[in-house]
Amino acid sequence: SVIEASKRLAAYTAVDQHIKPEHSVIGIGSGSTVPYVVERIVQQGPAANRGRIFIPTGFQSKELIVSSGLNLGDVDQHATIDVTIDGADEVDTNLNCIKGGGACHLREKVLAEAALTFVVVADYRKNSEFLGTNYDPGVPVEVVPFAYAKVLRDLKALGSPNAALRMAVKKAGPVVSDNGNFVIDAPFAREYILNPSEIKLLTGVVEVGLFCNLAKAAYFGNADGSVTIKR
Ligand code: DER
Repeated sequence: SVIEASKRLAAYTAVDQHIKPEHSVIGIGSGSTVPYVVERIVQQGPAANRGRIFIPTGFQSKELIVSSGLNLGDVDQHATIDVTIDGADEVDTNLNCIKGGGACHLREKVLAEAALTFVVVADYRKNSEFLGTNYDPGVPVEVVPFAYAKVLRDLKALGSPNAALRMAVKKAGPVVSDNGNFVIDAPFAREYILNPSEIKLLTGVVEVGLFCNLAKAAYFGNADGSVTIKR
């Protein structure tokens, strides 16, 4: 499909630009775009990847690394990572991202902050001027289950009356993250959305799916086969 082709284009371009022979510790994000990142890294060949280790951002990311035959690394051994490449749900003109559509944003943000270079790859649907323009569900907020009702109340009071617990599709009950927590999706008005600190300070909140001042570059594949790069 056009969207899959644009994901592949973004991923290939970013890998070609940012994964250099000297890079040995690489963070791999989560979602449906990062498989193309791994596909391109594998194409660099066994010699290039023999001395490298790859750090996952969750169960899906770990499975992707292992099934691709790449060396799986442990985040405990690498407080600093050369490059982390990940997807996003929306990216604004200042490279601020909404992330967490896949409920993986806690470990994603850890590896984004651990990386010397953090790069985002996405299809054209994620390329916005402001956050909240095209990604409607709102800001993903990972919460400890014990606190979810209290945090839901707090988020509504903060300006997100439609905040809601993310319910699973193929499982009865809520989505449970790789960390055993729940996720609340909290849509905010545009002018508010870039002030994550108030959300982060709510007792029971584990992590907020707003990645501000983290990405060095964002690559978007376009339907016409071109690539848009935000730096
Ligand atoms: O949860 C996340 O932040 C993931 O990176 C994800 O939302 C990216 O989505 P994708 O499937 O469009 O790559």
